[in-house]
Amino acid sequence: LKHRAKVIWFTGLSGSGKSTLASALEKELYRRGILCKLLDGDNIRTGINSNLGFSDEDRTENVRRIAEVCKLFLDGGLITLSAFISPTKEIRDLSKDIIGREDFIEVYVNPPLAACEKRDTKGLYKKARAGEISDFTGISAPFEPPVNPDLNIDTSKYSVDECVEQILEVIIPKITY
Ligand code: GGZ
Repeated sequence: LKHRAKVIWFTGLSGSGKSTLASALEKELYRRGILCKLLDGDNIRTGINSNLGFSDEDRTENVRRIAEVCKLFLDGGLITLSAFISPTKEIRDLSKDIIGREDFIEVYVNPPLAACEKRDTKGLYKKARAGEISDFTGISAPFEPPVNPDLNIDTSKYSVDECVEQILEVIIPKITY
């Protein structure tokens, strides 16, 4: 089986499960002998994008650089997993244009906001509600749902393994030939 490089672009709220799913998917792809690279806040916002915050302008620049990095990996033949909120249609359109629509697989990680807020692993929602963090996505900054994602996943209804199965079903035909 040969593999075709693609970008798998996860979008969704903070705490929706993007990084968790992307990293479980990365593991499963490795297990199948498929080389891939995961980009998320842990390796991007701490590094090349450490000078950026959460204003509209900074988010756009954050996502623009991420898309350019994805494009480089794509050109190098790697399946690239990207896990960032990427909150607006404009931001996602920009990254689609940079990467190329035919190589862009959009996965909308879409549990109810209440589920993300209930998890609140980092206590950020609590702070946002208390007004201690401004421009917080879903609370005081917009999230525009993708119109036609390749896949819509409600992580509040399925286990991580089940979600990975759903993603594989959609991507395997697109990444193999
Ligand atoms: C949203 C914020 C904010 C604000 C800090 N709004 O749950 P997390 O912690 O790990 O994921 C969130 C992450 C979002 O960064 P992204 O690079 O994915 O965002 S974007 O695509 O919009 O540029 C959250 C944390 O950073 N965080 N402040 N105000 N999320």
